[in-house]
Amino acid sequence: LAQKLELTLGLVKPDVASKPEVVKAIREAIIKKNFYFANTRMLTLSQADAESFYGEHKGKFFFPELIAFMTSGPIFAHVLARDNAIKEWRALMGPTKPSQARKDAPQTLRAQFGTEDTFNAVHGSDSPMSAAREVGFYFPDFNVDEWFVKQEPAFAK
Ligand code: DGI
Repeated sequence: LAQKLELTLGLVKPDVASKPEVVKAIREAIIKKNFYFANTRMLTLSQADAESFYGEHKGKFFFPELIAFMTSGPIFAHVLARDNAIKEWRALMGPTKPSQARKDAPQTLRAQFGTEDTFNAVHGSDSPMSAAREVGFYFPDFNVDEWFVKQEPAFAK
């Protein structure tokens, strides 16, 4: 039975986006898990962009470090597509803290490629609402409805 595709926003963060062999390993892990790339760009976040993207964490103790980290170099932003993409991408990323990921989920990207706490290699949307917001944040010209009509005429509304 055909599964309806879902989109999620995946980021490759500055700690690993500057390492070509890690970028390649993450891309291969994504493909191996049957995602495909609906859209991709490379960019460097400004201070204002990073603060807006992570607005829900404003005021938390790790916020300044998180913003300094996320603006420290180029990142890759991907729109990832597959069935159950939001949950499956978070499962592939693993727990937020790499040290915990290494204990509980050693095969995950954060376990393999994250360093510590804030420096956790990848980001993924955590709900359909955040996926819609985050895809729009990085890809303001990406028309999701149009994409679905083209990709999945059978499911188009
Ligand atoms: O959705 P996640 O990225 O897994 O986690 P989140 O939305 O709760 O937090 C966003 C980012 O903020 C996370 O990827 C890393 C950082 N962060 C979250 N909790 C902590 C943290 N950084 C530190 N140093 N300590 C934390 O407890």
